[in-house]
Amino acid sequence: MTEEGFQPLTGYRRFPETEMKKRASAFYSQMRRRRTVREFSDQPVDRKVIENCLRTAATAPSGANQQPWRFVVVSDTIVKQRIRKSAEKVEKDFYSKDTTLEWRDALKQLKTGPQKPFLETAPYLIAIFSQKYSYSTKGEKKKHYYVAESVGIATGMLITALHHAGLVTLTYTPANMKFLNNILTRPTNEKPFMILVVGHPSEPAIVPILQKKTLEDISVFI
Ligand code: IYR
Repeated sequence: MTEEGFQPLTGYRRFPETEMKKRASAFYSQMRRRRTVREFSDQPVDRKVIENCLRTAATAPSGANQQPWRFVVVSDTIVKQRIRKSAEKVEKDFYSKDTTLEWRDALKQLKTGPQKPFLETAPYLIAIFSQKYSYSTKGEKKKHYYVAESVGIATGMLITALHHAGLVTLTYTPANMKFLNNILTRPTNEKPFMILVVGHPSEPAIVPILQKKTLEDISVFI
């Protein structure tokens, strides 16, 4: 007898050890090709691809399965223009006065600046919002748990899905993102988490030479 509200685990697939090793290594080979890109082409991308990648993101685990995320997919030219304008306004302050020397130093290698043309060029801007709370159908306020962790995991899975589909992304976090609620008319329980810029890279596109930490640097086996 299965307990009420439960069902047998049917989606799980166990692989023989050799196959498991092959899969883990092959997936790493695919994922290590991923680069954050800041130079986008204006080539369109079929909406169905984005939809399926969002479905993948929505399979993410979340605190109490509350799924405290909202993805606003922007392809409208005018809306993209408005987002660029607002973002460049906050970035201008960030780069001219708000940044600490330490932060400036950390960013040096990326050679970023206040101009954000990709916000208009890329076919999609996915504005990701986190919901600290929601309202039940009765209108009662319901607190959400582990919101940052949950939305972070879903965003990581979205980035992975988009990369797997052959698209590039930029995890873009303007210094202040409040303008996204106004432009995208989102309610106050939704807080901007980041803008994921999605599309094809421009040709050619350049990326900074960066090193990833080694396994030894990032892990400890006890
Ligand atoms: N939001 C600014 C600054 C910036 C901050 C971090 I941390 C980065 O990894 C990259 C940029 C910008 O996007 O230019």
